[in-house]
Formats: sequence, structure tokens, C-alpha cells
Amino acid sequence: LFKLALIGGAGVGKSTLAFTFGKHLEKQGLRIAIANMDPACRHITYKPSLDIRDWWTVDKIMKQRKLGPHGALGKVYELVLKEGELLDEVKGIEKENDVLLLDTAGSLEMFLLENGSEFLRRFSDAVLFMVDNTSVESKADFLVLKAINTIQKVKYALPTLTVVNKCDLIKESKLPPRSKAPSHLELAGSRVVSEHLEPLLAELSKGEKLVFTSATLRRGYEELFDAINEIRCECGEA
Ligand SMILES: Nc1nc2c(ncn2[C@@H]2O[C@H](COP(=O)(O)OP(=O)(O)OP(=O)(O)O)[C@@H](O)[C@H]2O)c(=O)[nH]1
Ligand SMILES: [Mg+2]
Repeated sequence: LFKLALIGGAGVGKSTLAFTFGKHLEKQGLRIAIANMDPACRHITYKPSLDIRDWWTVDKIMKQRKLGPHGALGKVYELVLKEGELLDEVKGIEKENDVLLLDTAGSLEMFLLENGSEFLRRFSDAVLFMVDNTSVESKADFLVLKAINTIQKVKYALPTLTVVNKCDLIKESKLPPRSKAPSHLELAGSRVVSEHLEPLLAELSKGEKLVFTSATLRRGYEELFDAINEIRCECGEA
């Protein structure tokens, strides 16, 4: 079983992609399971093989522990790690499936700086970090996204791929030519940025690529499938 965690900001299309990319993988002959790991969600389009809400919901934890929504979400992930039952469930579906897509909730902050990275290491073999069209509006955005991908790899100790979803909403004119690396940062004119930060970001983003998808129109899925196979090799899978 190859376990792929979908992480990323609110509303970027994680759940939609889990459903439609799951269908795409099924067409390739793979047996797919999807786990809903969002304890706050109200409705899901797919039929989850595993649903975190059967154990914990954000609403319940908010009431029980007198927490706000963000605190409760962090608490749920903490409980997932502490109590281990969910991980046993994942092991239970191992035999009947080839790929498990984990549809998560939580900010990049939670995965990058808080206990979320432990969750990713325990539950997944690789990470798809999803953003949407609003994250690629300048050349600097491309550089920053690629550098963040490298930083995530270091933190999670897992292969990580960045997916730009909602590509149907991107105006072609905004995309820099794929082959050409962005040559400058537009965010600040200071010498420190141009002399030190830009070369550092360029170094960090070297070799990283972004995959563009539309989860609603099911576009870019061949490229995504190929890119996932490439990162699977990184984590020693066949
Ligand atoms: N135009 C466009 N809309 C999309 C795409 N993917 C998802 N959406 C829409 O974006 C909205 C949010 O999609 P979800 O799949 O719920 O996003 P999510 O990341 O799971 O959201 P949260 O779980 O709330 O963080 C829905 O209205 C989707 O129909 C896409 O590729 N293009
Ligand atoms: Mg969702």
C-alpha cells in the first residue's frame, strides 16, 4: 500500500482531487482507498474507507476541551498520534488496496512547525502539497513554492511534491515559460534580497518542479501520475 497525504490551504481542492484523481487511478487498474482525515468537514463527495470523524470531530473537541476551531484541530491530530487506533485501521486496509489517499485538514504551519509532521511520517509514504491558482501570480511565487517544497522534504523526511490546482483559473499569460527559471525576485528591491536571498532560493528550488492540475476538469492527471511515480522511487517503492 502506497500512502499519499494531501495537504494544503483551505479550499485549494484537496477533497475534490482525492475523489477525481482516485477515479483516474482506478482507471489505471489500481485499487484506491480514501481516508477522510478532516475532523471538521461537513460533507464529502467520495465514500471514505476510513473517516476520522468516527473517532473525533472538531465540534466535539471544541466543546469538551473549550478550544477554538484551530486549537481543536491540533488537539485531534495530537489524539490521533497518542491513541494509535486510526493507524491500526490503516494497516487493516493494507491488503485490499494499492493506494491510500489521505485527505487532510490543517495549515502548512501545523505540518511544518507543529506536531503535524509526526502525523505525516506515521501515516504516509509521500506528501502532495496543494496550492491553487492564487499562489502563482508572479515569478517569485514559483521560486518560493519550489523552495518551500524542499523545506518540507527536510522537515517531514518524506518525498514531497507541490501541486498547483485550479489551473483552469490561471491565465496563460501569467505563467512564466516552464523551461526558464525565474531570474529575479519581485518582492523587494533590497540588496540583501538580490545578493543573498535570491541565490539561496534558486539553490533550494533547483530540481523541483510544480505539477498543474484541475481537479474539477480532471486535467494534468497524467503528469501528476508520472510525478508521483518519480517520487515513489525516491521513497524506495517499486
Ligand atoms: N475552478 C476549480 N475549482 C475547483 C478545483 N478543484 C476544486 N475546486 C472547487 O474548490 C472548492 C473547494 O474544493 P475542496 O475540494 O472542498 O477543497 P479542500 O482543499 O478540500 O477544502 P477544505 O477541506 O475546506 O480545506 C469547491 O467548490 C470545488 O468545486 C479546480 O481544479 N478548479
Ligand atoms: Mg476538504
